[in-house]
Amino acid sequence: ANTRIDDAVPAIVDWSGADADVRTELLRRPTQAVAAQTRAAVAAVLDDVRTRGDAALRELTARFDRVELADFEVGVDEFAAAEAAVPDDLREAMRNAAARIEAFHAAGVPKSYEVQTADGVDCARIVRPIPRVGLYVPAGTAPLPSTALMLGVPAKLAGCREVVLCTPPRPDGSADPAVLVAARLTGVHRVFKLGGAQAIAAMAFGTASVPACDKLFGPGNSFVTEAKQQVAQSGTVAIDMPAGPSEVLVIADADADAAFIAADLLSQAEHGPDSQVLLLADDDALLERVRVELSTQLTVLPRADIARQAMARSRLLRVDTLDVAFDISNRYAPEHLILALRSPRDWLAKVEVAGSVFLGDWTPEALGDYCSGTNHVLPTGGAARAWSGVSVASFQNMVSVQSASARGIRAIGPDAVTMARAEGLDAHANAVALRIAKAAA
Ligand code: HSO
Ligand code: ZN
Repeated sequence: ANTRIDDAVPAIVDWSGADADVRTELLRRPTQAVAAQTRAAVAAVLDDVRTRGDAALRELTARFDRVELADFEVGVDEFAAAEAAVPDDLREAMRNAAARIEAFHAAGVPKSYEVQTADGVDCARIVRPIPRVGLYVPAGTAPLPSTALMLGVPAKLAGCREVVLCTPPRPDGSADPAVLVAARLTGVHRVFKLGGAQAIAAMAFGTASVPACDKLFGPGNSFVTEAKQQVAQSGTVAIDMPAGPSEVLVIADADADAAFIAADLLSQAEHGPDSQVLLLADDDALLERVRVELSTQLTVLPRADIARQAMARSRLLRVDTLDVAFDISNRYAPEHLILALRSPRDWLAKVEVAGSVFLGDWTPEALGDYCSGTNHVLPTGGAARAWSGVSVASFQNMVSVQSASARGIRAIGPDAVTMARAEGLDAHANAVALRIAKAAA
């Protein structure tokens, strides 16, 4: 019998038959233009928090989160209640995940190094934690305790002096208990029940209760993302990366498992109506099987409504060869790239840009989302072209140090004098020449 295909499941498009304009359209992300209205609303919130501090936070929280909070900070009692409320299996899973995330990230901690660049001249790069960092953990339609682990673990490994976390309050004024347990697991120092642009403003500017942070991290809705963008432009605080709706691109061959692929596509689609999922395959039968699987699996998904909206703007592309699929992927620069191929590791060399890569049939994106050990805070919207996912380095500053002896300035000083004169900067030349003269004496 013919399975009826869900209307939200896109048709298969043949890439080789598409002209340049159609190809551009096929790879276009769902519109990410921030409405002027959003931009203005965010600017107003930032301004309000900057000028009125906690009083503004209280009003904005009442307005947007519908709860009156006397104190935003999560205290001992609420942490204890959260520990009691979180089921043992979840606590255990989060503890295991945190250990693997820590093992992976610890291996990649940037190291200090020193090089003698000339006789008597030593240059070093030393690594210092960014003193105060602010983590944002969204709640929205699905609270994401996994994000608290993904941000908290590298912050701890970097040794940041103060790690602050903001997460939106629930209508009863409490924070999501699993987020609190995850935050505690990673050693986050202070947690505040603040959401949206007002949370970003609080961490960027500081208020009487929330400390000002040097760098802000984490995903969020369009208001949070816009707020991060605006505070970064104001120049006082850095942000991890330009974040946007989540994406996955799957490259599959004829022998891939259609049910696995459909499940992977839907796991990204259920994040939000603006999520984008793409499947590139060199086999028609596989593509058809995936369409059937998508329809079947959609019928039982609790978040099918969200997934359907995302699926409707997604792509199923038939390519002539897998090489073409990799060209497309490198052009798209996906946040997540799944290689549902027979010898996936052999194809890895073809990957030029991607946030995180998943090799073979047994590596769903969901493993990386939660517990393989890699980070799930990744560049979206094509930013993977020049940005990387969150790592310990994201929480560190690199400071360079140089030291010359009298012998050293005699060795390299003349180069500086020559270059300073050429640039017409005589004070520079003098600072070096004075020392050369004295060192020679
Ligand atoms: N796929 C999301 C991360 C996530 N998934 C959190 C589940 N929980 C963006 O990379
Ligand atoms: Zn996910």
